[in-house]
Amino acid sequence: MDTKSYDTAREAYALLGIDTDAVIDRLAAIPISIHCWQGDDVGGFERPGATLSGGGIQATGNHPGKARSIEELRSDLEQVFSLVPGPHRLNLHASYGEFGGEFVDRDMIEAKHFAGWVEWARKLGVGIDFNGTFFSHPLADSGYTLASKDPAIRRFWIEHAKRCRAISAWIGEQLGSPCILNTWIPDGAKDLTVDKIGYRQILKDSLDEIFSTPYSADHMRDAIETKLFGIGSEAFVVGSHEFYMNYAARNNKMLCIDMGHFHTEEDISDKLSSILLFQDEVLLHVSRSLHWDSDHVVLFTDRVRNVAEELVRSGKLEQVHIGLDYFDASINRVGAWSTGARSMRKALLFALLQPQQKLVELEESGSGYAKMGLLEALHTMPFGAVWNRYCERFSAPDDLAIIDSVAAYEQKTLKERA
Ligand code: RNT
Ligand code: ZN
Repeated sequence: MDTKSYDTAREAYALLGIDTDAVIDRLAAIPISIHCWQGDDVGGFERPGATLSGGGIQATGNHPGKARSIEELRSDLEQVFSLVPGPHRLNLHASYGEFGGEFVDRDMIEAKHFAGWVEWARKLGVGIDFNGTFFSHPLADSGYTLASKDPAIRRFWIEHAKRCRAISAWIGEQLGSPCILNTWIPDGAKDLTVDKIGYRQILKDSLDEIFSTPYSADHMRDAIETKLFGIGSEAFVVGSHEFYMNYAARNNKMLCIDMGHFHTEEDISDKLSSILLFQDEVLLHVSRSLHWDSDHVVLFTDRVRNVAEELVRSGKLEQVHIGLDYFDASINRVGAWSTGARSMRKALLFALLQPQQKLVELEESGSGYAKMGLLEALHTMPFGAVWNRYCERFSAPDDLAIIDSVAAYEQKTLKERA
C-alpha cells in the first residue's frame, strides 16, 4: 500500500476543505447495478446459443470467451465483482432465467426461473434489478410490442410485463432490497408513420393495464426507459422522451435515462436537475455512444464526469439508481465490463472530491473566473492516489494491475471456451 501518495493527496484535498476519507466512505456505500448482458452479447439463455436479434440494438465483435451458460456467466460476473471496487447489484434481463432445458416463452416466465439467481445473489450479498425482454423474439419482429395494433401480440407482451413485475416484487422481497424493474420496448418504425398518436395511445393503455397491480415500493419499483431512435426505428419511436416523461409524471413512475438515447450533442447531465426536482428517483443507464446509441464501454469521459457531478451537486446522489448499459463483443468482455463499472465509480469519486460550497459561493458572488479556475485546477489534483486508496479498500486492483488480472482470467478461463 502506497501510504505516502495517499497522505500527500489527503493533505492537498484538505487544503480545499475536502475530507478524502469521508468521501471514500460515502462512495463505498453507493451501489451500482451491473448489467448481466455484457458477458454474452445480450444473448440470454432461453435456448442454447441464443443471440440478440431485432430491437434496433447491436452487439458487434467476435472476441473469444463469450459466456455460453448461466454457470459461465456467473463465474465471469464474480470475476467482475472482484475487479470493481464497491457494493454491487446485479441487473438481470428476463431472458436470463434458468429454464432447465425447456423452452419457456416470455408470457410464461415465473419467479421459480429466477430462484437460482436469487440464491446466488444472496450468497454474494448483492441486490437484483430486473428488465423485461421485449426483443429477440418472433412476436417483436413487426417492430411493435406493447404498442402493437395486433391484439394478440399486444396481449402477449402485456402478460410478459405483468409477470416481470410479479417476479421483481418476489426478488425484492426475497433479498430485502427493492428490485428496480426497467421496461424498455423497441416499438417504432423505420420510416414515415402516420398514426403516431394511435400507437402512443395503445402504449399508454398497455402501461395503464400493466401498472394496475400495486406492489410495495419496498419490493419493487417501476422505471420506464425513453429513447430517440434505434436501427430500424429511425423515423418513429413510440416510447420517446416526451411520452415517458409525461407518463412518469402523471403516474408516479421512475424515468430511465440512457446516455445513448438522445441527440448526440444533447447534454444528458443537464436533464437530471429538472427530473430530480419533480421526481424522487431516477434510473440511469450509463453508456457511451459513438455517433449513435452504440453502447460502447463506459470510460472516464467528460460526459460521465458531468453526470456524476450533477448527481453530487443536486444533492440527490443517494436517490439515483445507477445502472450500466454497454456491450462490447470485440474485446475481453470481463475487462470491458469491469472498466465500464470502474469508470462510473471513478467519475463519482471525482465529483465527490470537489469543494461544492466554495464553488457555489464563487458563482453567487459573480466570481466567474475564479470558479472556472478552481474547476480547472481539480483536474490536476492528485486524484489517482485517492482512487487507488478506494480500490485498496475493496481489495480491487488499480488501473494498471487490472490489465494483468483480466489477462490471467482470459488465460485460465475464457480461452477454453473457444
Ligand atoms: C436499448 C436500451 C435497453 C437495452 C437493454 C439490453 O436501447 O438501452 O436498456 O440496452 O435492455
Ligand atoms: Zn438502456
